[in-house]
Amino acid sequence: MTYSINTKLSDVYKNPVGHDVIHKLLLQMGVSDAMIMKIIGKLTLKGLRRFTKGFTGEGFIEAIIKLLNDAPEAAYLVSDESIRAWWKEAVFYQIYPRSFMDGNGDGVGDLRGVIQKLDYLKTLGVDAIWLCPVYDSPMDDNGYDIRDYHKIAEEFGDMETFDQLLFAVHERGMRLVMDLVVNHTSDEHEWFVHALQNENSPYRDYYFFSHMANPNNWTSFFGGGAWNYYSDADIWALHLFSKKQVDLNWDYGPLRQRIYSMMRWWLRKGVDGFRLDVVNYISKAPNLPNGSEFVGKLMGYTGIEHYFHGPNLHKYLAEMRREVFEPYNAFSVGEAPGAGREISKLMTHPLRGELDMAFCFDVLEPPGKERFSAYVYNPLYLKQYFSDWMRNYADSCQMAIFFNNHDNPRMLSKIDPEGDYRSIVAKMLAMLQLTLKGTPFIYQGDELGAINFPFKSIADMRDVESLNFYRQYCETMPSDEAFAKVLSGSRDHARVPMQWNADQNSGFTEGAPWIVCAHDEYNADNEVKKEDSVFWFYKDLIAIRKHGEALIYGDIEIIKTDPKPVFAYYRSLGEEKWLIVINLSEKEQALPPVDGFELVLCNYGDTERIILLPYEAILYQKIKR
Ligand code: ISL
Ligand code: CA
Repeated sequence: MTYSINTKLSDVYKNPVGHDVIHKLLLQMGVSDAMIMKIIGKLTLKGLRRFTKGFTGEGFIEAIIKLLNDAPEAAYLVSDESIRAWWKEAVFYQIYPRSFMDGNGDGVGDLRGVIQKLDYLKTLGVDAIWLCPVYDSPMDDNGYDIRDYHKIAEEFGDMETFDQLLFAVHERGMRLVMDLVVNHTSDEHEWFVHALQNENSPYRDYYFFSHMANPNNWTSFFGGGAWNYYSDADIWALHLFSKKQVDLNWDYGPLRQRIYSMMRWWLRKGVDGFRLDVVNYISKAPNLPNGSEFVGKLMGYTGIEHYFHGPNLHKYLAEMRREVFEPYNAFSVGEAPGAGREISKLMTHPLRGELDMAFCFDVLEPPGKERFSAYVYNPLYLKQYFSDWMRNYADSCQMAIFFNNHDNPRMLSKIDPEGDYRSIVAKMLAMLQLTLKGTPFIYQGDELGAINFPFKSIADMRDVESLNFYRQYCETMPSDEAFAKVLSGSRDHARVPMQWNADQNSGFTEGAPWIVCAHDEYNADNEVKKEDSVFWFYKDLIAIRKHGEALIYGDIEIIKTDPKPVFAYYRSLGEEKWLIVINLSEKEQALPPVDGFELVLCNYGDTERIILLPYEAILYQKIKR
């Protein structure tokens, strides 16, 4: 189908990219698409423009039409869901090495520290580790600015220690997945340095350079414009993230080959796969056209429609699979900010041969909310969100299930900011994460019930994003307000050190920690000892999940429940059947019928009752006759 100004919105919505764009825009506005599409489905794009001219402005509709025409047909492909794969069965654990464990007392977490804690992870039941970047880097963005892909950052250790880590992980029957940033490099990477030094350098084609000042209106995710000027070379370069993270030009074939051979180098070393940073951003629209001001205002970033699903994205992902993953049987999960359910399906459908899994972020904020606004997260949204993905994604693809990572405040604090139900809500999230259909990704500290850190001042924050935003907010508001806004969304909440014990600096370091450290009674020492801890709840759930196959490969059937705040579903495979009942509200709710099932695990202990307590989460198993 060819899309034009005369295409109806209902047809736009049927296109995978059209679906995700409409969904995202409405989500951002705080409304649900199901209802709206009934009303406006017949409207054409021309009509939409007429109605919304006042605020959608220049270029918006044109950009949408371009996206639609570039998009592959929807991935309504049937696939054999029962295909077994280790990464469908595995429980992943994300390590942010800087904040995990310091092995040499310099205050910064490192590889030696990770090695020391592998047995802890094994005890929990972890199968695979996602290790955030440990490559050589000037650490402008804590390692997401890679200077040398073949070297380990000194503060994390060296290649020998890395090899020991890899060996120790494998020795314990676990797997290691490397975080890898290929959308950009550090401005200190030799490719960029060479490119700047010599205008005839072949490396000029590796990046996006321009002799024009600010060749487009794109903005950076970390504040300000997306172009930086290099006076010595009298040239501008594109950076979607910090100034020190310059975007690579994936349309240049030799660059892609360099990246692939570097990836194969790591696979030959024996790593089990990659988590690919912002991988959906690698293909940019030709000639980098201006972004729509409307989208810029709505999303907070101008230009994003020209690279969140670029014209060659699927081509490059498929090429990467052929050239890198397939020959080594390697696992891949792509981080895909801005992608929704359908784009995610295009990237991960088994019959399309691109990635194994993708991280999409619509779960992190409920409709109408954004990371830097102060709000309390209503977990009822989780029912809507997961019901949709379970019905329309998990039937053909493998969903990555997570609530936290190193880029967001803690979900536990968003739902329960006062901490009234700390361990209850932590366990409720664990229940969802380990019983929904998909692969769970636990972020360090989740298993301890980690919460946000009550930062007192900007001087205690370290993240380049927080610091840039603070400076930017201060231009238009008093500094205490600016700080409050940064505090709501700061990534540093998730980056304060792991809580190992009650010692000074919580057992994280014997030196001075690189960032403030909590003294939390919810630490590993306490939690491992206490039978009803969050830790043990995770551990039990992980063990139960592994025991059979139904919680991994089984069908999911969502039960229609009244009252609405109760989320209930069956997971079943053959004779094995589970029933999960979760109260997503702080109010007591009626328990739906559970005849024929027996209680296995509950976040309030294991006594049977007829009402559901606040945030109660229960796992039942079908009684065998
Ligand atoms: O706001 C965003 C997009 O809508 C950001 O959250 C963005 O998606 C996210 O920051 C991308 O994250 C990854 O790439 C960054 C790095 O700082 C993050 O730590 C990493 O997870 C740049 O490499
Ligand atoms: Ca250290």
